[in-house]
Amino acid sequence: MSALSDLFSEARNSAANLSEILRGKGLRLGVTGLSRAGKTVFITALAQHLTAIVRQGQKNALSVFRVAAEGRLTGGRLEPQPDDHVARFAYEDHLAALTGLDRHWPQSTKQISELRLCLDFERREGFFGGAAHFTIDIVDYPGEWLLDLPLLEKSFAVWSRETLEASAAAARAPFAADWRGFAQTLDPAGPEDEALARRAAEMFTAYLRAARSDAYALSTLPPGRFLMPGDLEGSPALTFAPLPLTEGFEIAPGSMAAMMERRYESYKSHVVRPFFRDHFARLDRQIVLVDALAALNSGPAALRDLQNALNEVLGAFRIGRANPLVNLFRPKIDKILIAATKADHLHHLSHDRLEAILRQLTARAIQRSEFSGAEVDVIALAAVRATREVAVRRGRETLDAIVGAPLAGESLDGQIFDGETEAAIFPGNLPADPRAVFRGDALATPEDEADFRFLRFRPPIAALGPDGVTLPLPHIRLDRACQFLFGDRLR
Ligand SMILES: Nc1nc2c(ncn2[C@@H]2O[C@H](COP(=O)(O)OP(=O)(O)OP(=O)(O)O)[C@@H](O)[C@H]2O)c(=O)[nH]1
Ligand SMILES: [Mg+2]
Repeated sequence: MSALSDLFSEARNSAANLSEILRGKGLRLGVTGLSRAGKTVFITALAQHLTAIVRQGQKNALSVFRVAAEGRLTGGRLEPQPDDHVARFAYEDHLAALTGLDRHWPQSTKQISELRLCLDFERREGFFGGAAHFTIDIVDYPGEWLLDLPLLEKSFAVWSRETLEASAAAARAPFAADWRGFAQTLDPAGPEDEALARRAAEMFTAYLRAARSDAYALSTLPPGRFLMPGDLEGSPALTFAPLPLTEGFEIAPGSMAAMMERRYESYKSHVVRPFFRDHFARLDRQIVLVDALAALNSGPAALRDLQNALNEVLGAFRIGRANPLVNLFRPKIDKILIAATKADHLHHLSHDRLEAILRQLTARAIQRSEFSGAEVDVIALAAVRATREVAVRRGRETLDAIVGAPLAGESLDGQIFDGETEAAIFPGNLPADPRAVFRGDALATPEDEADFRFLRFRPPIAALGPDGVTLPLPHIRLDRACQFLFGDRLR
């Protein structure tokens, strides 16, 4: 049995899992996304809407989410998370960040946390009519950790080879040069040496960090704990790095290679496996958040990198149609929503093209999922909409623009924004043929050649309701996401 299917059987055999399925009154929603994809903002916005909708009678705010639009949602609240050893998602802090006086986006996530949302609703008339409730369990985690999932099926030798090979590609070679040079001086057959191992791990981490920086936005950089150590900060569990192993290299006991392999395997079994077994192996539904715009901004190399990363990660999930009988023992993901986040950076006329690019990015995962019977949809989404749309006249022409307050420090055409001033921006057109954006080897598209250019905006100013309490923040298609992900369970 492969390492992955092993893991799934372990998860499904746990008693807790079985009782949850038998209860049938809730679901575990996987919010999947690489770092900075928009997971924390999405979970915060979702919780805000679902807990506020009843109190504030905001039926229209989620008009496509039927249970809400039909007025059958009678309550929404947070409940204690199911696992006491995992921190509760800091919903109040994240919401305060977004809606406080200085409106800012939440910090990058450093640790795992969990949230349970409980909805009260009226079933439509029928045999099971009447009051009912439904729980949605969600886990938030640093996106970097997701990239560890494919490691479970890779030996140290394979991982070493792939990582060294990838670091030689044009987009990565400049950041990787120091570490690669050092790695070549290491003798895998030589005696184990702690000082050398530490040095290799440090230089390897420095490479990963540089490649991750905003300007290049590269995606495939495991092991995830190297960039976001969580409670492993400074731990010897992270003192390993790939070695130049020739094809068929025999790892001898006591050698440098044996030591690195041991630590790699221990990272997999003590860090990666428990994380996925406890939080990912038993998801019912999944939303995959993808920041396609950041990769588009950085050019074709970053896009292909993102494509590879998504393909590897999504390939590791257990997906397929739920058969009620079989499903009792083999929970599978039966619905997947793939969403391009931050769609508020574009005019809505470009959303179709963004969706087409996203389909292209995730084509293999979509095909695999549909083949195994899961329902897949692709949307352009903004969990929090930071811009509005305006038509700007230029002579006889009318241009479609978006207006918002760019984050302090963002610049466009020589103007540097202060975070307060609003600006009308023409994000430009995405190409009609989604394949066009993947062509070429340029790392970052030079600014004057780019057809599209995105700025980051501050969160919007929250409106106040009649009772003086802030209203849920504006969004784009959050309601469609709700309807697709759990609308069918709230009938
Ligand atoms: N305009 C806009 N920006 C967004 C939206 N969602 C996320 N962002 C931006 O994307 C950044 C990352 O969002 P997060 O929700 O923190 O991303 P994450 O997936 O939790 O990232 P990690 O915690 O690093 O894994 C934010 O700081 C915002 O700048 C959105 O709906 N609209
Ligand atoms: Mg986060």
